[in-house]
Amino acid sequence: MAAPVQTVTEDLRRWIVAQAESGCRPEDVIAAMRASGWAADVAAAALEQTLERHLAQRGAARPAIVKPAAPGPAADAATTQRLSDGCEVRILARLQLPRVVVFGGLLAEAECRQLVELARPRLSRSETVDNSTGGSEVNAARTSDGMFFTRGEHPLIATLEQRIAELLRWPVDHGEGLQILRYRPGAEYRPHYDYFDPKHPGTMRVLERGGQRVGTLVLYLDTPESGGATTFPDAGFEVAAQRGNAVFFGYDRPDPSSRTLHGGAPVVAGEKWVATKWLRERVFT
Ligand code: PD2
Ligand code: ZN
Repeated sequence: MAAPVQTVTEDLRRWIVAQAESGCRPEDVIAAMRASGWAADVAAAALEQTLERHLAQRGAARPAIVKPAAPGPAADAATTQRLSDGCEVRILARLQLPRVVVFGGLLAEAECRQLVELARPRLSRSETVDNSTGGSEVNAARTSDGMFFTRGEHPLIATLEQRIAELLRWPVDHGEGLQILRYRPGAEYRPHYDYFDPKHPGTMRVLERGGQRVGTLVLYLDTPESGGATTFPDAGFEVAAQRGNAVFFGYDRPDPSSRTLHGGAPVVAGEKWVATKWLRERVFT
């Protein structure tokens, strides 16, 4: 007599995926299916098909990032881009030298507020990397308060990191943890370069964790009443700090010829909050 046909139901597929995701070995999944009456060949085929389908669906939901030579949107990127998490980002302005792109609508208002509230209790007077030692110190050129999130430390942080990676076509693991800064009236960040100066002795140690910085994204989390623009003095260009918007600039060499000298102009009234994402050449550890 022919063996009855065994149908692989959606419930069974869900169970197979759950077993695999909890670390169960394939042979143990098949053994469990055989113990509940499944023929060995049907169990093996169901396992293979289910996991292949699951991996393909997961891959489709999160587009693989093909890393270009430098971070940033493609030169021919559409003015409005819908990212895979549904965020609709607009390109508001572009410069060629320095390589700058201004984005509108990269963060929703609720996301900005939540980031500020997550950061607020952890703020302290900002430090900058001391190029001669590789350590950090309080710096008069930067009068904001700040803190760092570690990569992926909160679901919102993970969502934003994924969004930034897709927009700038640069893998999440090449990014430093998000830095949050608060500027009160009078606070500023005097013009500087974000790359590590190759001439300074401390730079070698800093580069061990992922190589040079190759790009910066400053995201505006709150709009000051007056002042606080991000300035590019060599280009005579400035970007108004507007909640939800962001400015990206890329530097393919750690040299002033990148024209990426930039600063945060003093806040005149109200508070300015930003998140900064620095991108490295390689995996940042
Ligand atoms: O807050 C800014 O506008 C700003 C300006 C310059 C931030 C940074 N640099 C930075 O975080 O590197
Ligand atoms: Zn900077």
